[in-house]
Amino acid sequence: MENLEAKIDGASSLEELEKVRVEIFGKKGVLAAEFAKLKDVPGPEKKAFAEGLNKKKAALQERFDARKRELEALELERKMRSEALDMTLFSNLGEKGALHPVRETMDRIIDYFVALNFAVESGPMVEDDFHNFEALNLPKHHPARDMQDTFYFADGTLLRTHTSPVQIRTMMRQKPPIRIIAPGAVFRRDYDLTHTPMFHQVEGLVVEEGEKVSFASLKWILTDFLHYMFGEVEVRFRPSFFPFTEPSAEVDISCIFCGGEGCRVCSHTGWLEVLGCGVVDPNVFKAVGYEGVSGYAFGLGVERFAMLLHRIPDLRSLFEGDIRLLEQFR
Ligand code: 2U9
Repeated sequence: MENLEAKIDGASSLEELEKVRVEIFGKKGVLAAEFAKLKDVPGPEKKAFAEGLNKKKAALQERFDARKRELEALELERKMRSEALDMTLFSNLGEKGALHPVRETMDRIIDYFVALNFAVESGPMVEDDFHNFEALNLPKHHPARDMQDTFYFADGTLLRTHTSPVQIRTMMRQKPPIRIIAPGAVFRRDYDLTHTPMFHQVEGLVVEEGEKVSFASLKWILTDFLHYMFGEVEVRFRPSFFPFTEPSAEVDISCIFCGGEGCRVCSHTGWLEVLGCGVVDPNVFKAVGYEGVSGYAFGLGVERFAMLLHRIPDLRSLFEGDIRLLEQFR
């Protein structure tokens, strides 16, 4: 019966403590042996003997439980330490990834407009005739509908041919002022050196009550945007036509490859076309139930920007997933 406390305290692991438990509290343990002596104790002393033994047993049990809690805590601590990860540890294992050039270009475009307080909106890629065409001043049988070869589903819905339906949906949901960009994938039946059936656009729309915005506001923001994207370039606005804007313009920058001298990329014109824009046509506002407002809009193809910024000659290479192309953008 001596040194049982010391044995408990001396156990340095849960396994050792378990051995001690069997030795003390087990069926053939020290305590069982002591209790067995009870039958030989003379009658009058039995009660005191039993009481003493029970007290001793309770004290040992308490000591045992305390040591067990201690060892469990230590074990947990040791386990946590062995499994700990150093998140600050530098690793040069493995290859570094990179954003796809289209994503990176789109992010850069979005950053510019977000800094000028534009909200970023999105919408469905499967659209209906109203949001993709009708509301944008492209009524049925309008010749401009032939300009965009559309993927139609059997039920008459379609893959959006531009992100403009996002602006239509936003206007029908909100009142002016509207100040948004709509980045996203669009779909057209086209496939060659400069066209893929899926590509990305960023379109912008600003609408204000009254006559607050004009072609001048549009001209300022797009010129500033193109300087942000391409640095010190000349910017020129050329009259053009879009069904959803009037007046409309296409925007060119001086060729970033030859500085305007004329080269193969700019077809020896010295200019690269990068944007379309205009003052929103009154028929578009009519379609969404707006009155007494003014607005401007613009649109651009993200792949075209990525190709110019990274000098990528064939648009299709952006979508082939060839690791050798992607590795150049790390
Ligand atoms: C609403 C009203 C007007 C968006 C516009 C263009 C001009 C344009 C092309 C650039 C290259 C498409 O990716 S591309 O092929 N876009 O030239 N987009 S104005 O005008 C809108 C949009 C929505 C409600």
